[in-house]
Amino acid sequence: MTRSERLFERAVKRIPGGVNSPVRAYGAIGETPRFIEKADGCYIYDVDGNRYIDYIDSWGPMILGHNFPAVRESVQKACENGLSFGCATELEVEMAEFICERIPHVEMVRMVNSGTEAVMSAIRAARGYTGREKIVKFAGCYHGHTDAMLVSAGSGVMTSGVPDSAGVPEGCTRDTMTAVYNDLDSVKALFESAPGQVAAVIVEPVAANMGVVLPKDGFLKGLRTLCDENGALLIFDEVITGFRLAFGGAAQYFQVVPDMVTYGKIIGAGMPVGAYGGRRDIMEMVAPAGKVYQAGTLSGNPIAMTAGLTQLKYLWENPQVYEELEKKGEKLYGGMEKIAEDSGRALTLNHIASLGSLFFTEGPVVDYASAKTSDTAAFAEYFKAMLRMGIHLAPSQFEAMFLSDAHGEEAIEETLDCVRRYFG
Ligand code: HOZ
Repeated sequence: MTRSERLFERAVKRIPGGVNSPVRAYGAIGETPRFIEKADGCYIYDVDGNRYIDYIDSWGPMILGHNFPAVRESVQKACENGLSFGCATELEVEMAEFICERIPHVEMVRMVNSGTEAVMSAIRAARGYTGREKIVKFAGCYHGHTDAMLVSAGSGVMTSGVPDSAGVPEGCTRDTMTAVYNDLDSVKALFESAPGQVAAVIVEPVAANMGVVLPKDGFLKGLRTLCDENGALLIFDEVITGFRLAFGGAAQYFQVVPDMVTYGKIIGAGMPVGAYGGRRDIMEMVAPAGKVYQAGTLSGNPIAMTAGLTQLKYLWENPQVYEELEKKGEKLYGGMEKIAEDSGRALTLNHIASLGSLFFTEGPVVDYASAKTSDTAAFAEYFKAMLRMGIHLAPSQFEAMFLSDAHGEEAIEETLDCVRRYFG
């Protein structure tokens, strides 16, 4: 028995399913999760001493690689002043100014502790601002585990085959309307079915929780237009894409301006941080400036702000990171695409910049329905083989691969060799 297996035996007795977030379970794969001891750069090490090239990257935050020295050192230093005050700090002001002065569509921002919290709060602000109650989301898009968003959600909900979570009262999702990703007509139809009632459309501008699914040309711009025509707000959930596709996220990458945006992951550099922001007139609705209540003991926590700000500053001062990530993405995902084509198997590779997904289906994968045509048993076999070869992928067909700046030529070549061996 390995140490991971022994730890899992203990874990299931005291933690539901043995994990603190369902996406960490290996249930869909039929294996025991690897328990991690440490990580550095693009490598992650389990408690049995195995080294893997990591493509989970903590589900996105580690864009500069694990254990990035500047972030680690800044956190160590910040700890000397105390861990939390629950009071206003200069760091929070610096963080807010840093973001708002660089991302034009974020005029004001509120720090929270996770992407889930960011979405929950953004939706409340949108409802408070518009005085409307309905929210349009897209099937397969995951916006965290807040009640109203657990409808046709992707990510762990999709992998565990739970269509909609138990414990969510019907009343909480009554005003959630579900459209088809990449299908503007489906959004139009929802607006028509509830005239003057839609507060906001929320979308992952690049869907990355049903596997990676790219917006078709004109989809995001079309959403902007539909929202404008119907007096609704457009919320980009940039928890994954923010500071990843570009410093200004998908909004900058696709040149579409949302009214509100949610962040998580990279903004905390590995600490539990989320944020929501956007137009000043909307954000001024938030308490204590306005009447939309939202709060948090640890929001703007000094250690978390230090980590996040250090990473954001590095990204801003080193814009070549984004060019490098584009090149690395082209090399890795382009290479995988070629291997997939040569294999003659039914495979589809969706990718953009540092994000990618290999689907076990003929494709194209453009929405929730087509993502679900993927052969998850075939993915499980592939996942297990890759793990044995030292490649650490998310244990689900419906999660993204994340490249970081620390994935060098050697690691990418080694990964491609493994993919080649598997399909060759
Ligand atoms: N967005 C992440 C996975 N798709 C969340 C990670 C988690 O749920 O633990």
